[in-house]
Amino acid sequence: MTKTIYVLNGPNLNLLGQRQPEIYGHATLATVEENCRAACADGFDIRLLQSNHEGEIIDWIHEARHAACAIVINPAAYTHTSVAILDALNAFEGPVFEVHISNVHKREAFRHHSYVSLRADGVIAGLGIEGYEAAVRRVCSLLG
Ligand code: CA2
Repeated sequence: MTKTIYVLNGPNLNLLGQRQPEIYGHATLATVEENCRAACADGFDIRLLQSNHEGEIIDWIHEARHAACAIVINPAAYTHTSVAILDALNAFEGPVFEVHISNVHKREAFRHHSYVSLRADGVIAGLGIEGYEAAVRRVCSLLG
């Protein structure tokens, strides 16, 4: 079995560390990647990807069906809008963890609903970028 964990990131997360540090912190996605790799148990690895395009994220979820043992996903704004990403995740058989850097429940009402949560095996919000590492650790303990 492949032991690659896909860590997928949605729109605008390429700006992590460059704007709105009061909400999203100072770390960049490169740091998220480094920390997730360090959080992997022996034999596991991560593939971190980011896109501003819904279809590209869906293509990566399809690819994950054969190339990944689990998906950690921060769908960003698509969390709250995308039935298409939910449908793609429903076609993936392994564990799925949804991560939000900020505590979406403390923010605007439109951020309180997540389509992806209908599929996610766990949801982490408000731990900053440490939420990604927590999700990777959970995957390794579930599948290790
Ligand atoms: O808290 C999260 O991780 C979110 O998924 C981030 C999304 C937001 O739409 C969700 O409601 C919650 C926004 C990502 C935007 O990322 C930026 C990062 C730095 C600067 C500007 C945007």
